[in-house]
Amino acid sequence: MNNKYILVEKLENGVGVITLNRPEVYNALCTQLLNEVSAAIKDFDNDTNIGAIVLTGGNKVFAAGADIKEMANLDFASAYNNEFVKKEWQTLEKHTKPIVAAVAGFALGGGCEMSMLCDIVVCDTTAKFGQPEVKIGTMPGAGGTQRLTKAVGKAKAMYMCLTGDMIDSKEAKDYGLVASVFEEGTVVEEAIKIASKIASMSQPVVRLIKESINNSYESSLQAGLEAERKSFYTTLALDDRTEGMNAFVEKRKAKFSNK
Ligand code: CO8
Repeated sequence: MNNKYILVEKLENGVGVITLNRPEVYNALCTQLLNEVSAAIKDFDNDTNIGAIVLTGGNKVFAAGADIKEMANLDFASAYNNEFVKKEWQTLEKHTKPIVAAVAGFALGGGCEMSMLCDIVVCDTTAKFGQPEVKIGTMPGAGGTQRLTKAVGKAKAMYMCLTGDMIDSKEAKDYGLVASVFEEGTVVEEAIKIASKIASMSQPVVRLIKESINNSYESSLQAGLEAERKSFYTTLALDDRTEGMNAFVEKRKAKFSNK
C-alpha cells in the first residue's frame, strides 16, 4: 500500500515500526492517516514474522490530536450516522500483537488517546500529554475520559480534561501513564529495544498475557467508551464547538456562548 501520512518498516528482529508522518501539522490525525495506521496494524497482525510493533511520531512529536481543520465542518448527524472514525480507532483497540508507543513532544487529544490505546507507553523528556478538547468546545472521543481515568486516577484525569492543561514526562511517569522516560532523541530506539525483547518471546504466550491483562484492565470499560463516543458526537451540535474550531483555524481566541 502507498502511504501518504505514515512510514512503515519491518525490522529483522521481528519488530514492525509505524511512524506518523505529517510533520507540518504535528502529525494531526486526519481520517486518511488513521486509515493508514489501521491498515498497517492489520498487516503486522497477519504477519507471522512480526512479534511486536512500535507506533511513534519520531523523535520530535507524537501527535497533536485529531485534525481540527477536517473536523471543523463535521456535524452531529453525519458523525453519528456514519460513525466518524469509529472503525479506525477500533482496529487500534483490537490489535492482537503488543504495540509500544514511543512518544516525544506533544501527545494531545486523539494523540494522547492513541498512545493510551497501545500496550506500553514510553516517552522522552520532551513529552507533553494532554486532553485539550475542552478548549475548542468539544471533549475526548476515543478514550480520553475512560483510559486516562484508569491510568492516572479521577483527580488528575478531571484536571487534565476540564482545564486542557498538559502534563510533562515526569508527571506522566509519576502517575503511571508511561512505563519509562528516556533521554531526548532516544525514545524510538529504546522502544524498538523493548519491542524486540517482546518479539523474541513466544507469540501465543505474549498474546495470552496481553489478553489476560486487558481482561482485567477493561472490565466495564466498553460501556464507558460507547457512551463517551456518543457524547463526543453530541458536542458537534453545539455553537461553542463550531466557534472553538473556527477560532483555532482562524488563529484567534474563541468566544464561547455556552450554547
Ligand atoms: N489539527 C489540525 N492542525 C493542527 C493541529 C490539529 N490538531 N495541531 C496543530 N495543527 C497545525 C496548525 O494549524 C498549524 O498549521 P499552519 O502552519 O497551517 O497554521 C501547524 O500545525 C503548527 O501549529 P501551531 O502554529 O499552533 O504550533 P505551536 O507550536 O504554536 O502550537 C500546539 C502547537 C500546542 C500543538 C497547537 O498547535 C495546538 O494547540 N494544537 C491543537 C491541539 C488540540 O486541540 N488537540 C485536540 C484536537 S480534538 C481531538 O483530538 C478529539 C479526538 C476525538 C476522536 C473522536 C473519535 C470518535
